[in-house]
Amino acid sequence: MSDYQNLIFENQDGISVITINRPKALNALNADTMGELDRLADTLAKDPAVKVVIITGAGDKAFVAGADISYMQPLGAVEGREWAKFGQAVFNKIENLPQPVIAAVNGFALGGGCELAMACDIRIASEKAKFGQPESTLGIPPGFGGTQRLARLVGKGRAKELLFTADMIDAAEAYRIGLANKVVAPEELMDAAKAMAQKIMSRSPIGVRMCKVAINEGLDTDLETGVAYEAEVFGLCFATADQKEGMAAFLEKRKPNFTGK
Ligand code: CO8
Repeated sequence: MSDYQNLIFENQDGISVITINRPKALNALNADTMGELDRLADTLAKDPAVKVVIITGAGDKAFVAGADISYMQPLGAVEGREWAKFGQAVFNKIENLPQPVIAAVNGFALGGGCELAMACDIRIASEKAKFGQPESTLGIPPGFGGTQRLARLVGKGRAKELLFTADMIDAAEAYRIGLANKVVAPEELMDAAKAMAQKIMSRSPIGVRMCKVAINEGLDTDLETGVAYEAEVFGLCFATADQKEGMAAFLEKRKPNFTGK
């Protein structure tokens, strides 16, 4: 039996697909589900067989319709703060997984669901996806990183508009403002996510990893610090077999055979 009650976890050919599986509550994130995500992120981080992670939601209606409102409603101030801190730690862990993480957004990505999608490196949306941060309708701001990640992804003005109005936007609008990387037909969503995963897996694992590290570590500093950091990870790659192989393959006009070493 699976260790996870609210997640389905499949690992095939280097691609791990995590499905948030509480379809009756539109995959809302309660404490158990967040605990399972936390545990699974730790496991994935240590698993060299996992090359790319895809996160999606069970059913055809929701990716994740938010943090579980019935769980949160009775919380006091200290518990609310702890809940936000815990959720932020889990999403930070997902954001900083060594593997690239793709959100396959199959339906509603609201509140904590939009925040989970934004903690992923890349968001592919089904035409049926809807994004939004409706927390201001509930008397709270986003608490799992939404105020920060949305503003970084789409800019301050658009983020404030989405947060203040609680408007839900469709996939086309999410794509237009840079929240979704691409939009595909619902039936093509998982294939599109897997095709992107396979393309990423064909690149140098070291190169990809260092791109992620440089962006995640560098972007929240000033430009000078960020580019200095980039030079460090760039230099580090010259001590790897991937760099020697990638450049040799180019010069020898052949396909590279990357080992991720
Ligand atoms: N929490 C708990 N249950 C939910 C949630 C949720 N976020 N979303 C949906 N459900 C449940 C519904 O209660 C309903 O249950 P039941 O069948 O037992 O009545 C079931 O899922 C199906 O939902 P609906 O009947 O409402 O389906 P509709 O198709 O009519 O509507 C919507 C779909 C528009 C997605 C609607 O369900 C909705 O508005 N959901 C809530 C969306 C929302 O407000 N999300 C944000 C939550 S707050 C949040 O995420 C904050 C994150 C940070 C927390 C930090 C805390 C400190």
